[in-house]
Amino acid sequence: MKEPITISITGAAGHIGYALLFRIASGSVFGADQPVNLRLIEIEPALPALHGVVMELDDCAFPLLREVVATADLDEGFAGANWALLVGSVPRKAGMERSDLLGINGRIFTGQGQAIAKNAAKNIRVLVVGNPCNTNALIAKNNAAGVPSDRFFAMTRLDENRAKSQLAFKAGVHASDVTNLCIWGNHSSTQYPDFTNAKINGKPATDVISDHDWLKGEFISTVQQRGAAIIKARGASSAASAANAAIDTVKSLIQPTADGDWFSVAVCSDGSYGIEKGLIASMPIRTKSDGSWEVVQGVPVDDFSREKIDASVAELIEERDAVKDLIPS
Ligand code: NAX
Repeated sequence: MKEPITISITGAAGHIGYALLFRIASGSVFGADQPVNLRLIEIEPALPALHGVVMELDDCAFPLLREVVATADLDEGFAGANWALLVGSVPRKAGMERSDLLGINGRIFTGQGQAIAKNAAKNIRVLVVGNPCNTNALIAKNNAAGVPSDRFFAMTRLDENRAKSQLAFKAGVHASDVTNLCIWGNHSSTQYPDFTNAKINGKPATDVISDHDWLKGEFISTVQQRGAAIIKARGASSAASAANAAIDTVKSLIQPTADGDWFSVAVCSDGSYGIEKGLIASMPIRTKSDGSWEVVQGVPVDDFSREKIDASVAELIEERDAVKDLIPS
């Protein structure tokens, strides 16, 4: 049996946490032969609820689950972490703007970045789910002195999965027939789900779907507004689908990507595709057989795509400038 790995999860008593923990503990993320330790981090008032979740984990008697720690102490919570899934933050409620979230949540990620740098394992990888996730990841990265910037990710996989489903519905195929779908930019309503390079059963989506007005209009806006539509319908933000996307992201980052394909996750830009260096922006990524990742180069960006990508990157720059006090120079 392998040595256990340690996964730290913030916001573990929240809705996404509840949909995430049991799948990690069951082995469906890191593998059926990989024991896991869970370090569950919450704010003090949520600790009683978190203890209830821990009781439920106990009651599952998961064969792969080793130690479970529930804490509000960041040093204890990130001790020895190989993965940190930063889910905890205040979710967007109906009518709340992302700018409101920036101020409320940004501060959480300075302390978490510092605690990760101080306590986590050398091979730590950090996936930020809590919104505004790109800018929260930027804050965490810039406060985690000594942790390489290629270890920080922000989640745009839910957007990718949503976009794949929308294209599949339109084309009358299964979502798994859709590949090469990249979400560019920010996880927000400016994100650009790139249909121009998407493929359906290996053919360009633009050949399979002849209604290009739909692709340029309703498709993009449906994906961009899906989170808000779910809040309107459920009265709460996406939870199970978000947890599922976090799992998809981790799996994509630990398993080699299929030849010719890519997946979406926001990473620290190296300047590829004209995206300002240092921003945490979503782009096409593939995982190599040695476990490292790279930005897929040479993906065509036409004028339509360029304009959309630039608009989302401009928003990321605005967000970064709004939190510059939280980013040490
Ligand atoms: P919940 O309100 O159900 O849970 C959030 C949990 O975080 C709560 O239990 C709260 O006590 C905890 N928390 C708050 N501050 C904390 C801190 N400083 N340290 C540790 N824990 C803390 O929200 P939930 O539905 O689980 O959503 C969590 C986050 O995911 C929200 O920011 C939400 O906006 C974001 N989402 C991100 C998505 C993405 O694609 N990147 C999609 C889904 C979701 O909207």
